[in-house]
Amino acid sequence: MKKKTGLLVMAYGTPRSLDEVESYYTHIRRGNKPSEEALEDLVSRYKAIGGVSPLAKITEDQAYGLGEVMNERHPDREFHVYIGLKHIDPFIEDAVAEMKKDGIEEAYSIVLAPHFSTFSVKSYNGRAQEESFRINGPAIHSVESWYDQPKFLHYWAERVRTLLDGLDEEKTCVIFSAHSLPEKIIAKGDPYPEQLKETAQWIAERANVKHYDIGWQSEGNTPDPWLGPDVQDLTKDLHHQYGYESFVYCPVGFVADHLEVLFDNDVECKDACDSVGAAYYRPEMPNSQREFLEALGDAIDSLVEQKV
Ligand code: FEC
Repeated sequence: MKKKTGLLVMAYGTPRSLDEVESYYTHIRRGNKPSEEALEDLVSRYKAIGGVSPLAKITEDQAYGLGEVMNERHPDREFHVYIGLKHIDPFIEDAVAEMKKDGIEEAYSIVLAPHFSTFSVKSYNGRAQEESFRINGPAIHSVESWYDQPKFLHYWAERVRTLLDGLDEEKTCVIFSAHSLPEKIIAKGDPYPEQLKETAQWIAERANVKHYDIGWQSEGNTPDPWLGPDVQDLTKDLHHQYGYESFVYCPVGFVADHLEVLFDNDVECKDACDSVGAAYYRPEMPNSQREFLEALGDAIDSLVEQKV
């Protein structure tokens, strides 16, 4: 008999309509309602990318696609997919409760973000474990980070190389980025910045990139300092310092087309490029492409295999 196994896929979540933006934003702000001005600013960014973010659908495609990969690889198991979101329903806790209701005793979990940080992956995994403990739910084996998965690196390297083949590489800079976080995480020994550095180096090596740099994007609106340099400032500085005429943006801290990419890269970084007369390029995001799902499958299998 096949072993019934939970596959908990956790992701950030996005409002399904403009009506849900306020409650979503309030949840991100840990229960504090945003000001009218901040809310309007966020709504205007969603409007600029077409009204809603494609993230909800992409997260589903990624989760169910990963379920297929796992079921193909493990004929002895029957993986059941559960989606648990950080800032909107179904929340992570809802997914854990659902697994318990379905009689799942063992589950594997993965966060759809490659780099480990106390602010991101640790909080997702912590919420899943705490809820399971609270309701005496399934044992959950959690992937901590998967930024070093060879198929993930290969995915980006191939796309970067394809773009570079059509450009003058001497005059082009590749900018790798992830979501900025408050600088105080560094003092606490968070591996997040180091993991982004390694990702950039490994992709650059595989794609034989001549010029690259690392930046941070999508910084929050709070008084404390955030990790920098910001990708837009970096673009202008690199142009002025080295005269680059083209920039290739690789937001490798994200895995889908969503607001932080479709607006912060495709609108704001493009504006920064326009302002210095440089050309803007961005490879397609992994979304639910097979090679990417295989990379996630490999990350989970490293836990499944340890247990055999
Ligand atoms: O709807 C969409 O398409 C976009 C979804 C979205 C993703 C995402 C990923 C990350 N965030 C991370 C950290 C922070 C911190 C703050 C913060 C704020 C926002 C706001 C929106 C938002 N984030 Fe997000 N993030 C997405 C959306 N994020 C909207 C609120 C408005 C704004 O600041 O733009 C600041 C919170 C605070 O105020 O204290 C910190 C990290 C990731 C990548 C890892 C992950 O996916 O979990 C880290 C997608």
